[in-house]
Amino acid sequence: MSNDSQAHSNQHALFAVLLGIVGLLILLVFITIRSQGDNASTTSAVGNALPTVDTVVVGPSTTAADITLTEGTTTTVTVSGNYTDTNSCHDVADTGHIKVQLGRQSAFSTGGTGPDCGTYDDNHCIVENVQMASGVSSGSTHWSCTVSNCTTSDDTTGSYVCTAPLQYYMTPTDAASRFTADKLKATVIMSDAGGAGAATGNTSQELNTTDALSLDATTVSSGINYGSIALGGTSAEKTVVVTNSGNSCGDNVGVCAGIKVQISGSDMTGSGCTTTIDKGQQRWDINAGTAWTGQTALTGSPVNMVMSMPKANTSTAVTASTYWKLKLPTTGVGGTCAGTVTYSPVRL
Ligand SMILES: [Ca+2]
Ligand SMILES: [Ca+2]
Ligand SMILES: [Ca+2]
Repeated sequence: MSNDSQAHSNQHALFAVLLGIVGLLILLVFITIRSQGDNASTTSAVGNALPTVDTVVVGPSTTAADITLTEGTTTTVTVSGNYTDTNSCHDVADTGHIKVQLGRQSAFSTGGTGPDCGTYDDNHCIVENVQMASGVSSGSTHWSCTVSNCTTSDDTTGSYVCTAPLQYYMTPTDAASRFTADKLKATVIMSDAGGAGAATGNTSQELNTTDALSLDATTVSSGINYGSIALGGTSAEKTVVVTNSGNSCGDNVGVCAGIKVQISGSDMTGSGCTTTIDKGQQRWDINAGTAWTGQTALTGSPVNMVMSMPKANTSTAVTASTYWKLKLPTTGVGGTCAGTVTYSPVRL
């Protein structure tokens, strides 16, 4: 073989190797492109859609209605409705959050039009971002939530029901309140692993005013028991503690007015009472230790005990005391005599 033909043969071999490498490169590029195409397609399929809250209903139950509080204790409020997550309703029900906020409208952000009422305050902002786990709230403090109608993994719609206890002193929004122009506002925001969706609100309901007072437990169970007194004698002082157990909050020059308390009563009499004791023999004062002669005589028509008793703003009750004494006439009375004393809350 000549040197020339040896060179040609080497060139052919090199060319074949190069072709092979080029072919391999093309193949690799081709595979790479195919691979990128597959990845792009997969990413698109699992793109997250944030949950949307379709409806918000406020009431004592899942039926829309104004809220009337129970004096001296808590009352359950329900915020409920439907939601959609186009990936799956389980995005919220199983691992997401339901943020519920409820309070008087003007306490909300952006002059009452925004979604947030701020930090928790049982006067006007019942707020919590509730963690959900398998359709039930997990570890929540204020709101308890459940999700229903969220079935198969590809179900996109669910129903939620959230409840919270409202304190008896929560600020009202009805016509008797200084927040007449407000409504009871609720907003619901749901979030999944991708973040929070938009807020949906409701301002259809009112929080009503409850004018109420309560007396201490001993007085409720036993009355004002003066005990046994000699003719012409004066009883020991008996204390009655009055609590504002409502949420009355009328407008008193731009502040929340409460109630005033009035006292009235009847003569003491009864089947075992030989002579009626005039009601005026019972006297009261708001200061302990006042002499009977300096106290206010009980009358049949109401007399103001305290002119203003604000509603509570915290779990500490707002109270006032009355101190009672009974002086018996010097003659004519025997047996057991009983009457009635009435404490009335009057809206300011
Ligand atoms: Ca989602
Ligand atoms: Ca469903
Ligand atoms: Ca109103």
